Amino acid sequence: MNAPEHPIAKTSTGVDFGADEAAMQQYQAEGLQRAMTLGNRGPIRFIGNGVLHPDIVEAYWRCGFYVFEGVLKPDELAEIETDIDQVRSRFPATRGAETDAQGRPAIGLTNKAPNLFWSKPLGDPFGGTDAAAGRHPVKMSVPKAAADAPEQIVYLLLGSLQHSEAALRVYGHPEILGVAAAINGTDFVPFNEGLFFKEPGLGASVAWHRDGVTHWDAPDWDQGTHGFNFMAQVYGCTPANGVWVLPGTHKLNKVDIAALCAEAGSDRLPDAVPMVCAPGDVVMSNRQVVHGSFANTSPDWRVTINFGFHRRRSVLDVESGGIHNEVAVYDATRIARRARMIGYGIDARRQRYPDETPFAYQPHVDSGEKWVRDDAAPASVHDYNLEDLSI
Ligand SMILES: O=C(O)CCC(=O)C(=O)O
Repeated sequence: MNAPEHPIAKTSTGVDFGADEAAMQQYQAEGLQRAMTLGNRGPIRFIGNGVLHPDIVEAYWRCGFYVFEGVLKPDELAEIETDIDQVRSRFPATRGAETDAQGRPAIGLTNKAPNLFWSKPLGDPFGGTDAAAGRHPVKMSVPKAAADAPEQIVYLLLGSLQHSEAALRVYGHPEILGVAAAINGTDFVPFNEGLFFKEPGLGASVAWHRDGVTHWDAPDWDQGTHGFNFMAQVYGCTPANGVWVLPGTHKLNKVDIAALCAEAGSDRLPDAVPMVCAPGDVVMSNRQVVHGSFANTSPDWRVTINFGFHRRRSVLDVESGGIHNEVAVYDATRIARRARMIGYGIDARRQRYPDETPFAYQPHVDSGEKWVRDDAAPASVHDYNLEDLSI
């Protein structure tokens, strides 16, 4: 296993954790060491017939996350970077503005579905609040931002597949979808998609939390009930700007995050480890694992292309959690409609990478549905995330 070189970033952004800076540096160094002993990283490997290598399956279920190395190659990464820059250039010039910095209509302006999420620079918009079903019980450390920092920054864009063709092509990646089928079954279904922006010296924290809000009392609840997110790293990620995980907590039905922080005396949970990635690595992260990320005082960018998948049985005829959209019962028709994004992703990828063997999504093979990413497709997916499958 080759651990990538990721030196702990020195703070050259002019901002840091103040009195806690030394403790944070030490925490990051120790977390990095722990992360590299887990044995949960390497390339995607199948052993034939869509069966994921058993070592990967074992490590994923043991730790609650797995780092797939080198999935996105340099030519694709270059296209993604250009595309992401385009997306960012279309953010409203300031929060609430209808135009971007160049005077064009801002991204998200015509969307009804959740799209842009804003925060104070280095802030923690959810920690210690009742928002999102109160699943982020503890406020993270909020370093003091630079005097010239903007009032508000965008840290998340939801419904991202309608805004980024490059993200849509990643969504249709045959090996990534092969992993989804291996873990969640060949009839796996979408959850939601987003782009996380962790800008150097500005990026907000995401307070410690677990993602699922339904099923915790279900008799058949298990370590995979709430599915997982893929987190594709455009620029890589370090202990300073990456997501941290408390390995193994996806197996626990109850975890008291507030008590863990109280015991630690801070938001630096002693047994947590950072996801550490090179550009092009893709993490598979169980949604039940305790995870979060710190404010990014480091000089390094993180952009995560985030997209999740569920087992079909976790959502079929289930009443949703109501976090990402209206509470609803997810019937087969709705699931099929939402899964058209998988079809569009596969077709967008087929058109751009004709030499690759496209992924065959079993429900579309069975139903005979064909989703073609043609000129009419973008309009038909406007606000598609009103139908995210959120549990
Ligand atoms: O990217 C991050 O900082 C947080 C991601 C996260 O919490 C999630 O995907 O559930």
